[in-house]
Amino acid sequence: KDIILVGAPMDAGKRRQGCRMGPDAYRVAGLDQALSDLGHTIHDWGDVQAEIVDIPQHPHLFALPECVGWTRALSKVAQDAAGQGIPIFMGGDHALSMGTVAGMAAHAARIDRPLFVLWLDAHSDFHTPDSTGSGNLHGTPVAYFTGRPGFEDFPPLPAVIPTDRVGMIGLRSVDPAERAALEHDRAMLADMRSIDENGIKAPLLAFLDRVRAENALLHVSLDVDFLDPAVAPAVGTTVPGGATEREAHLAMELLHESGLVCSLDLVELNPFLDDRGRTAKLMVDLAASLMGRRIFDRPTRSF
Ligand code: DIR
Ligand code: MN
Ligand code: MN
Ligand code: MN
Repeated sequence: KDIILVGAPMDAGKRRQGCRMGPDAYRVAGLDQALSDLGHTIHDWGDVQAEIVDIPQHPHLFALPECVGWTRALSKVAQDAAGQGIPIFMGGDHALSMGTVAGMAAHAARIDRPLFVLWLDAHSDFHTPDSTGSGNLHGTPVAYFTGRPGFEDFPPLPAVIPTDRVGMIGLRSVDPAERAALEHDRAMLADMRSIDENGIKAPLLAFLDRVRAENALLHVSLDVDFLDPAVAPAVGTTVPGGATEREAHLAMELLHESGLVCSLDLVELNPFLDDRGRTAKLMVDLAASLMGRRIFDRPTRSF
């Protein structure tokens, strides 16, 4: 397959800085080599720059004009890249998904397929600009691309993603306003309790069945804080009790086997907080599992 690496050194989605170093951390950790070892052809398009947007700063929202500029730029790049291969967006903070999902939604609409989104994150990122307590827009991308109100400064969505095409796995930090909104919605929600009780395979396969049944494309958005901080410390918003390394690899291998994934975000890596590159390396290994790395083929007779 052709894989297009797109650097999105966005740091505007929250106050704590460092995610702008993410794209280079993935390059240093060998993302390109890991994927080409699997037989893919890799095209590194370098780093995207935000557009300059002439609107005033907002009293409560952090870096609103910059976030709008990133959304515009990334939506365009995503549409271009999606026509030529499988884009992997190397973040950058999670606000970048406003642009990448908007662009992938436009691509899907152009080829007349629905787009589903799998959100692997400790957080639901379902705040609107009106409900966010922190003012950090990295907590809002799902609300934006599902068409919730309050995003008038952002580009109009080429295609809204209905919430019943969104699946969230790994949830363990959901603010009250997000929880209230999600209760009225039809997103598939698998919190950590669900993973504790049923494993990660059950909710993921149930979601993938729905994607397949609709002949849809699937965008995967992987936030570093989906993972337990013990294995992935390089993120500004660690939440204890996250997915283990093995749960995450199993999810990636099942996603690969589904054949449904059209694009991937790797977000919230803050290399400034890493421990000798281990989080960057783990994210590279997870991306490799998603793109086909496996120990043995299945089914096997090895046990
Ligand atoms: C948090 C978002 N709920 C907020 N935190 C995130 O600031 O509104 N961290 N997304 O990764
Ligand atoms: Mn997130
Ligand atoms: Mn998160
Ligand atoms: Mn919050």
